[in-house]
Amino acid sequence: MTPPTLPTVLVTGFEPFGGAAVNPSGELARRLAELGHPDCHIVGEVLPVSFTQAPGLLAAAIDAHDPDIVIMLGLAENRRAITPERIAINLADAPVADNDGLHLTDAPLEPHGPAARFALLPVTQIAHAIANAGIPAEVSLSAGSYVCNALMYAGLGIAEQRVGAGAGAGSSSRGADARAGAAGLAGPASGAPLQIGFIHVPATPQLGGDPHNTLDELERGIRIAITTIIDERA
Ligand code: PCA
Repeated sequence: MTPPTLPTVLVTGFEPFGGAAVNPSGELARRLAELGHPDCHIVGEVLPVSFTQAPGLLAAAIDAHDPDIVIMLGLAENRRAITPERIAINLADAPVADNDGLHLTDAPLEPHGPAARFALLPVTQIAHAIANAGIPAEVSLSAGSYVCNALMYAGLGIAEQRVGAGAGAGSSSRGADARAGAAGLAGPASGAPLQIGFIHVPATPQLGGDPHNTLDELERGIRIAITTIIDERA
C-alpha cells in the first residue's frame, strides 16, 4: 500500500479526437496510473475532448482524489517535443468542433475571468530535466485556444479558488479573481495549494509522428516531469 506521506498526483489525458484512433495523452494517463511511480501515488483520468464536459470532470476528479499535484496532458500533433505550457488564455477559438460537435470561435471561456492564467508548475525545470535525459522538450508559451487550453485555464482557476478558500480574510487578489472566474467548477476544497499545469505531448508514430516519439519515450518524459515537480517541492 502507498505510504501516506507520498504526494498524490492526478494525471489527466484526453480521448481521441479529430478522427484519430488514439490519443497518446489518454494512454499515458492510463499507463502511468497502472504502472505507478516510486515517488508518488498516481491517479489517472481520461477526459472527453469537450469544452463543456472536461472542466467539470477535472473538478470532480480533484474533489474525489484531493491531489497535491495535477498534470494535465494533451496531444499537440504538429509539435516535435514534450512541451510544458506556460500560459492558458481566456479564449476558445478553434478551427474545428470538439467531440460534442461544439464549434467555438472568438469566445471567452469565462466572461469575467482574467485574460490569462500562468502554470503553477516549474515549467522551465521540467523542460530542462526531460531534455537532459535526451528526450526533446521545451517550454511552450501558450496552450493554444482549443480544449486543452480550456482545461488548463479551468484547472488553474480551481487552484486559485482553493487558495482563496484556504486564505480566509487575507485572501489574495488572485483568489478573488478565481472566485469570479471559476465559479461553479469546483467545490470547496481543503485550501491546500495545488500544483497544476499542462503538458502537451507530440504525436506518436501511429499518428504520423516522429519515430522516436514512442509512447514509451513519452512515458519516460512524463515520469521525469513528475520527479522534477516533486523534487522542486522538497
Ligand atoms: N489535444 C487538443 C484537445 C485534446 C488533445 O489531446 C488540444 O491541444 O487542444
